[in-house]
Amino acid sequence: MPSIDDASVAVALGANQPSAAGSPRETLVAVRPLLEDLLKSWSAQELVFRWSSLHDTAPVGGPPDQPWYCNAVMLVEGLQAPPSVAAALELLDALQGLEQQFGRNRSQEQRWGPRSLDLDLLFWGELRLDHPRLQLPHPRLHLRRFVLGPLLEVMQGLAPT
Ligand code: PH2
Ligand code: MG
Ligand code: MG
Repeated sequence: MPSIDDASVAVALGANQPSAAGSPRETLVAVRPLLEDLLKSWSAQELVFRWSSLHDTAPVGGPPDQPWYCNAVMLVEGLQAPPSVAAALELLDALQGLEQQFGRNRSQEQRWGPRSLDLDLLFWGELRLDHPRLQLPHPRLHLRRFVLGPLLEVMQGLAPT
C-alpha cells in the first residue's frame, strides 16, 4: 500500500466567484493540470498526485452573504527536493501567480471574502515555518471542515508512516 512520504506537499483549493474558466467548480477543474505542471517542473522524479473530489461548502468567516465555495485538496508525493524555507516561498509565489491567472486580485478583496481562486499551502512534510508571508503547517488547518474533509478523503487508504 502506498504511504505518505515525509516530503508530501498538500494544497487546499477554494473558489466562490466565477473566473474566465467559468464557475468556481469549472475553475478548480481547469487549474488542476496547471497545478500538476507547476509541481512537475520542480521535480525530475515521477510525482504522484492525489486529488479529493470537489466539495460544495458553506462559507466560513468573511461577509455574511458571500456565496458557497467549491473546495478540494491536492496531495503530491515524490518530490525529491527537501522541504526548505526558500523553496516554500517560491512555491507560494507560483501559487499566487496561478491565482492571478484566474482573476484573483488581492488588493481589492476583504479578509476571508469572495475570491475567484484561493490556493493555500497546507504543509510540506514536517517543515515548520513562521514567516510573515507563510505559516506552515497552515495555522487553521485543524479548524476548517472544508479543508479537513477533502484532506481526509485523499489520505484515506494510505498506510500510516
Ligand atoms: N475560504 C476562505 C473563507 N471562507 N469558506 C469555505 N467554505 N471555503 C473556503 O475555501 C473559504 C471559506 C478564505 O480563504
Ligand atoms: Mg489563501
Ligand atoms: Mg484560504
